[in-house]
Amino acid sequence: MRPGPLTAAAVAGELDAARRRSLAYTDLTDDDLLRQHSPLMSPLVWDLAHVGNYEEIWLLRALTEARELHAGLDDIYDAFRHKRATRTSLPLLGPAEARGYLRDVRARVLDVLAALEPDLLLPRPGAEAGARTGAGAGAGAEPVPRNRLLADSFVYGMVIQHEHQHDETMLATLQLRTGPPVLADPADTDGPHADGPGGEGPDGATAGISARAAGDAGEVLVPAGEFTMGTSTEPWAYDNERPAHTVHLPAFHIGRFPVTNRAQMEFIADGGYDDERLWSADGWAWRCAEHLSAPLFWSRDGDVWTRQRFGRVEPVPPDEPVQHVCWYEAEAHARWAGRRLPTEAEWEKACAHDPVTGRSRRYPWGDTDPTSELANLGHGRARPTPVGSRPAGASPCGAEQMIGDVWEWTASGFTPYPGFASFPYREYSEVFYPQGGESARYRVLRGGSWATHSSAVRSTFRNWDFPIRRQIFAGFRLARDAGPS
Ligand code: AVJ
Ligand code: FE
Repeated sequence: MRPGPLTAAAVAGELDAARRRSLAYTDLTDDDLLRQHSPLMSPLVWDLAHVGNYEEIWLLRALTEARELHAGLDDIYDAFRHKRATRTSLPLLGPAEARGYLRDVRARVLDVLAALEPDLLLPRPGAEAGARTGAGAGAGAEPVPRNRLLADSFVYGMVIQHEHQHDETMLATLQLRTGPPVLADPADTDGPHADGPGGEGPDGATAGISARAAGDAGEVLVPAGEFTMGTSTEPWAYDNERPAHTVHLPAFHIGRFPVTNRAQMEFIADGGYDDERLWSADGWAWRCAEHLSAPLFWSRDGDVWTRQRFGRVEPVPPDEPVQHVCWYEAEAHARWAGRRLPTEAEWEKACAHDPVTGRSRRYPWGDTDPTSELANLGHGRARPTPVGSRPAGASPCGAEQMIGDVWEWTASGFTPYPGFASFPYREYSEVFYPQGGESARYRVLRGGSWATHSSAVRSTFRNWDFPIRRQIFAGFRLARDAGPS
């Protein structure tokens, strides 16, 4: 799907695709939906009703005169008000009630769409009136102008992305779940997930890059100079990606690929987890407290490393990008390799900057929509693909698999760009920035994973999490200064 003004039919189609995905991931027993599989995650039934509540808030109440459907839901499903670990103790809608609520909201949204006069969802005359609503919009929150919400179909893009983001969160919950598998492995079936662009990409057995090529030889140079970071024109960019601003960077090298499982096994074999000198003070304290010795979900079976993936145990594939490492592990690995993590600006420049035009691209390969040849996104398969399997998706500097496969930890904290303004609500980004002089609590991740829908990733997209988190589908890429030329 191309971000930007959509027809009502296209909005309905994309909403339906996201919903089919959410329903597929929650096609489980009531116990599986109500259970807290991990204190890190919500019960799945919370995510399910939360996406419906978000849709009610933004596509019904913000755009029309509709009143809330059920009193109390805004509070229960406000992610900012209730931490994940506490959500099972809320008076949640049960699984059947949640599905009914989603159907009710969706039916009303489709009625609103059907009633629209023009084919394109452009701002309409008379729609300037504000909507005093919004996720977490407390008393006193500024009304959000409807024309701004509707411009380029932004609010529809936001709700579509939001549901897909929660679908990825649900997958992380399902990966943490113990017991016999409940999720069909898309790579074991005939086709890709219905909503993904993926499917059988040019990967698997045909991965063309040897382990060695992915090591030292596998880095590319990004010459010194300015580039445009962030965006002021990307139609569905979140507020934290805005505004576009010029950044000058000295020359640097960055990995052509994300770091592989093979490299992580070498790090382990070389005693990387036991060498305090490789770790930051905070990282070492965390490593000791948690006895970190390998990525999450890895086990040792004699001489071979295995991993648990959605309830199945399999040998760790050496050529896949490593995932389920925290920022501290990534940092220690980089130090071991004589490298460092790229800053967020370096990552984005390597991903998007076209030195010929001087412009930044929506995706590494250009502005065309992702396909399975270009990127492993959208749960076309339930794992990253080997490095070297997406050469067509290379960026101008030659970096590959920047988009898809694994989220990539960067060295940077999550902070606002110069000129940042919250839109359309503070709780998407602003409340996660450092407050009142504190230092950043979250680290930025870039590029999306195999589980990320194409609508919810682009060169400018910013994700963030605590440096200790490992349940997300995150790996990393190495970088180093290029020195004076
Ligand atoms: C961007 C992944 C950190 O899950 O907290 C979902 C995305 N924001 N609903 C999160 C999000 C609101 C967000 N992350
Ligand atoms: Fe949310």
